[in-house]
Amino acid sequence: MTTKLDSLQQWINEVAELTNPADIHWCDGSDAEYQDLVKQMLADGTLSELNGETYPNCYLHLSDPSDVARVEHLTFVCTSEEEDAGPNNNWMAPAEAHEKVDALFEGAMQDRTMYVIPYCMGPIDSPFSRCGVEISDSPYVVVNMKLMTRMGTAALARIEREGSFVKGLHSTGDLSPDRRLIMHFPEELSIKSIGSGYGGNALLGKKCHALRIASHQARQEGWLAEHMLIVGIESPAGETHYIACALPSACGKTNLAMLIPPDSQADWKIWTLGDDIAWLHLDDEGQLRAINPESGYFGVVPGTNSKTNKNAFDMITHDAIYTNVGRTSDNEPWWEDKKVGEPAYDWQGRDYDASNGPAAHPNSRFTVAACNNPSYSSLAEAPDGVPISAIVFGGRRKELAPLVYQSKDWKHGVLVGAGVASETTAANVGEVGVVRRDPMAMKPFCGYNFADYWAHWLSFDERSDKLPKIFHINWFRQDKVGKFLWPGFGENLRVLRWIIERCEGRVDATETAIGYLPKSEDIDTAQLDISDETMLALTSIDKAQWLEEMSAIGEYLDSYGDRLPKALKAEQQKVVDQLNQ
Ligand code: OXD
Ligand code: MN
Repeated sequence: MTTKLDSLQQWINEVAELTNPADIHWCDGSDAEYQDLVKQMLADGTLSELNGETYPNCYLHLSDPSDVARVEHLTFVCTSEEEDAGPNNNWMAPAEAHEKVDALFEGAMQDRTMYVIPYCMGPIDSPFSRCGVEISDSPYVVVNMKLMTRMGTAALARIEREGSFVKGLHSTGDLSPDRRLIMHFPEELSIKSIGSGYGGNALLGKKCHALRIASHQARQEGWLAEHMLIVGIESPAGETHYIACALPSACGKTNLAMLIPPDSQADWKIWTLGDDIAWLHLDDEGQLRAINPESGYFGVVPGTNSKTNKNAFDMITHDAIYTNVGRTSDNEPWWEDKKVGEPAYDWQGRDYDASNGPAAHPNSRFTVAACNNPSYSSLAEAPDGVPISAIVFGGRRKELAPLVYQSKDWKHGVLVGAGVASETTAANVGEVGVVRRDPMAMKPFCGYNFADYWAHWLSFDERSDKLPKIFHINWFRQDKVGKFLWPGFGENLRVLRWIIERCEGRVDATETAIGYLPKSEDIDTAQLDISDETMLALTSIDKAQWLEEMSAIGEYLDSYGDRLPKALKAEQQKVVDQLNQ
C-alpha cells in the first residue's frame, strides 16, 4: 500500500531514509492485521497470552522497568518563540530540537518494520475530528492505536481527501532514558517521540496530538481541547445531562465516566462518552458541544474491582491489553485491590515477593476499545457531539477544597479552573503525593502558554450567553487520621445530581467568597452512613486556609507576567477581597 497524497508519501520517504527500516507496513486497521501483529508479538515475547478461558483475547505486555509512565521532564513544546510555549512547558527552539531528536532517529529502525498508522481522532464523519499519521517501529503501538483510535483505511481516505494531518514520528529507540525525548512542534503540526514505548509517550494520538497539538490548534480555530471525561447522566424521568470533567491524571476520571449508580439510586443511568479527553465547540446557537477524540481507554488498573468500577472490571475481562500488571498462578492478570486471586508473578515477571513492592506497577494500564464498556453511549459516534450542561474541575486534595462548589459565573469559573491543584500521582515519573498547580488538569498537556490559554477560555464569555455552569469537586478530603470523608465511586452520583439541579436552577445554595456551596441537606445522603458533622465539613470552607490558597494562586498567576489576562487577576483579587470582608 502507498498513498496518492504526495505530502504524506514524501514524508514517509524522508523518514524511511532517516531511520532505515527493514520494511514498511501500511496499517489498514483490520481485525486480521491486529491478530497477525498479536501472533508476531506472542512469538517474540513482546506479549504473553493470559488465561484464555477467563480472559479471552487478553494479553500482557511487560515494559522495560525504566519505561512505565509519562516523562514530563523530557517533554518539550518547540515553538519559534519561547514565550509562546510559556513557563508551563519545557521549550527548545524548533531547529535545535529537530537536530537533537533527528540524531537519535538516525538508523533507529534498522532491522525493524516501520508501521504507518493513519488515524482519526473523533468520529470518522465529524467535522470536529482531526486526523494524523503516526509512524512507529513498535507493533505494540499499532495494536494499542487500533483499540484507542479510528485507525486504518477509513482514516487514510479522510486524510487523502482533506490533504492535512498531524505528523507523528515514533521509535522506541534503545529505551534508554538518556536518549528519550517527546518533542512537539505545534506550528508544524508535528510530533517526534523517541526512547519510550509507554502509552502517553508513544501512542501519539492521545496526549501528544489530542491535547498538546490540538490545544494549540483549538486556540487558533476557536475551540477547546481538554483533559476531560464526558459523561451522560440520565434521570429517572429520562432526561440526560452531559458533563465534561477535568481531573488530573490518575484521579478517577475513568471511574467517574463509568460510574454505577448505587442501589439507593438504581433508577438513574450513566452513559460514558469518554474517560480522558474532550474536544469542545460552540454550535450556531451558542451551545457548547463535546466529542471524545478517542475510541478506547488506556486506564489505570490498580484499584479497579467490582465495587469501585464494575463496568471497567467487566470490560477488561476480554479483548484487552494489559501493561505491567502481575499474574496469578493460573495466568490471570492481577493487581493491587483487585479483591480476587493472589499474585504469583509481579510486573517485572519475577516470582511475587511482597518485599519487592506491589505486584502491579502503580501506573499499570489496560487498553480496551470503548465499545467493550457496558455503559458506552452510542452518542460517542455522533458527529456533532453532545451538549454540555456543566464543566467540572477537580483535584486530589486532602484538605481545603470542599466536596463541591459552583463558580459565580464563567469568568470566575476560569479562575476556579486555573487555580486547580492536586497531589501528584504515578502517571508521571517523579515524586508522588506532592501538591502542585495543575490548571484545568492541563499542566502536562497544554501545548502553549497558559496565560494565552486562560485568555482563550475567557474569550468564550463574549461568544455565547448559553455557556455551561462551572463547578469544582474534590472526592479526596481526609480527616486527621487519613480516612476519606466522602465514600466516592458510585456515591459521587449524589454530587452530580446536585450539579444538575444547580444547572436547572432547581436548588438553592450558600454564597461564599469562593463560590456557591451546597446547603449540606441538599446533597442526598439517604442510605449513606455519613454524619451531619462530616457533611458540614465537606460543604464549608475555612476562610484562613482559603486566604492562603488564594494568595498562592495569585502568586502563581503573577508568574505568567504581562501575558496574564488582567481579567483573571481581577477575579482572583475579587475573591481575596470577599474573603477579607
Ligand atoms: C493518562 C494520563 O494516561 O493522564 O490519561 O497520564
Ligand atoms: Mn489523562
